[in-house]
Parts: sequence; C-alpha cells; structure tokens
Amino acid sequence: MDKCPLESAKMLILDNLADVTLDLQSRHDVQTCTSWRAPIIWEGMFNPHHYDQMHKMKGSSVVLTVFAVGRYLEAYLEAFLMSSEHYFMLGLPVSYYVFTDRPENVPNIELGPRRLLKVIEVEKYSRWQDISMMRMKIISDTIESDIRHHYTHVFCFDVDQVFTGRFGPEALGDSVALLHAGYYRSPKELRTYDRNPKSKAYMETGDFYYHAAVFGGTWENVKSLTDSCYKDIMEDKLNNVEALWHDESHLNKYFWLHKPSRILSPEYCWTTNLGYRRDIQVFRLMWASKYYDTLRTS
Ligand code: 5GW
Ligand code: MN
Repeated sequence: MDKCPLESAKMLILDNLADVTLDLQSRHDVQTCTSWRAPIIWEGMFNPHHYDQMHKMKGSSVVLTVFAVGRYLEAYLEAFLMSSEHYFMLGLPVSYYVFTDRPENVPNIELGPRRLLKVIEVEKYSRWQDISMMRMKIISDTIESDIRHHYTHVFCFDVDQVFTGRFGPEALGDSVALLHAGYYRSPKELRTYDRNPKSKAYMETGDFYYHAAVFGGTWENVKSLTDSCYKDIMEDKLNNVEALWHDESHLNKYFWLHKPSRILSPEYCWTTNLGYRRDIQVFRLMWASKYYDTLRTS
C-alpha cells in the first residue's frame, strides 16, 4: 500500500534530519564521508539519543540474521546472543533469525521486551566455503517469504563475534557496509579483492575493503545484495572458479557497483589482534577467538 503524502513527507524530513545532526567535522583523525557523500560512522560524530528517538518515531524494526551450523553453534551462538541483548538496537523491535542444522540445540536465552528469536533449520553443507556462501541464498529466500512482511531493516552477522558496546540505530541505513578492520588504512593495492578475471567477483580496484561479517540495510536492499551475490557465486561454480574470499569477494564487488549509503567504521567490528589504536575510540563488536584446528575439521 502506498504511503499517504503526509507520511512520505514526514519520512523524507526525518531522513534528512538524521544526516543534518551527523557532525562530519568532529573527527579529524579519520575519514568521515565518502566521495559519494555517504557518512562513515565513528564515535563522537552522532548523538545516540537522536537516533534512538528518530527510529522509534519512524517505526523501524530490525531482523538480525546469524548462522550457527555444525560446531559453530556450541562455540559461539550463546555468547553472541547474550551480548546482543545488551547492546544491539536497544529500544527497537528486534528479531533474531538463527539458521542452524540443529534447532534443538539452540540455547534458551531470556529476551528483552519486543525481542523475538526464530530458529530456522538449514542443511549442513560439507564444504565450509559452501556454508558461508549459501547464506546469501537462504537470507534472500527468508526475506521474500517472511521478513519483508514484518520488518523494515535486516542486518546479517557472522556468529563468531561478541558485542561489547552500543551498536544502535545510528548504524541503520538503506544500504550499510562495514570497513574491514584489517584494511581500513591499507593502500588500494594491498586490499584483497578478487583479482582473477574469470570470477564474477573480479575487481581491479575499489573504494574500500568491506568485511562480510556485518552488512545490512532495508529489506529491499539486502534482498537485492544477497540475490546478486548468490547469482554470481553460482555463475562462478558453473565456470569452476571460486572467489578468493568467497562471499566476501562478491560482497565487495556488489558494493563497488552499488555504493552503500552508510558505512560503519571498524569500531563496529574490531579485534585486539590488531592492537589498540587512537582512532578506534570504542569497541562495539569484537571478533571472538578462532579455533580453526577444531572447528574447521568435520
Ligand atoms: C566452518 C569452517 C570454516 C569456515 C566456516 C565455517 C562455518 C561458518 C561453520 O562451520 N558454521 C557456520 O555457521 N559458519 C557461519 O559462517 C558462521 O556464522 C560464521 O561466523 C560464518 C562465516 O564463517 P567464519 O566466521 O569462520 O569466517 P571468517 O571469514 O570470519 O573467518
Ligand atoms: Mn567470522
């Protein structure tokens, strides 16, 4: 159903208000805006209260998708969800969509008001690269059959991480990408884009190197991103190629062709393996430890 003109005008004004209150000058040590005028969100640039109020008024509601297949379920899911209850989009309606091969083993977490958890069974692919890449297809299907009818925004997360600080509605936008902690200060030639011309993910150069551990946007945009990445992954399979960093390579290609409208600084996904830095003023989400030797054998 179309929105009435008054509603549409209100939305437009509210969207613009959001950006007027962002202070791009408040951080001189980092890049706060892209060449296509999308803000890059760093601590100190925004008034948290403003975003909380604005998204409440707009009626924003968020789905967080997360996959916990095989041993990743016991290793990470509980800590991820418990920490998310403390920091992720507090004040807005949030639904967790947990995709797993063993629904009965999903931990029972006590959720805050207007927060729900839905468990969806998926098969366990034998190759880990496929677990990672099939997320695109499954997210797209779930948006189409369910999410689009009930929520405004979708955020997709890796499970091997823990929230340690506010991850609030300032992160919501039409199309949201995250700067990879390992590359946000790297020159273009050191970024690990897929440089194989046979792959659909091939790119010569890019704007930034984005991390596939967090991406989001309106359901419309996340649907289009996941559809496009899945299509390219399948085309690569037909041609017997696999992109260097799997779904992340395809995600980077997508955001090169379809610029994100909002970018999250590495404060939104950091690892102390990279140490402590003056420009990372707050840790909002941290990588959990990797147990490759035990988790990646199946
Ligand atoms: C297992 C072995 C190797 C790579 C991935 C997996 C794996 C990933 C798995 O067995 N089960 C699973 O649920 N996943 C999902 O895919 C998790 O949500 C995980 O966070 C995501 C991406 O895989 P990661 O986190 O191992 O990838 P990187 O790029 O963070 O190393
Ligand atoms: Mn991960």
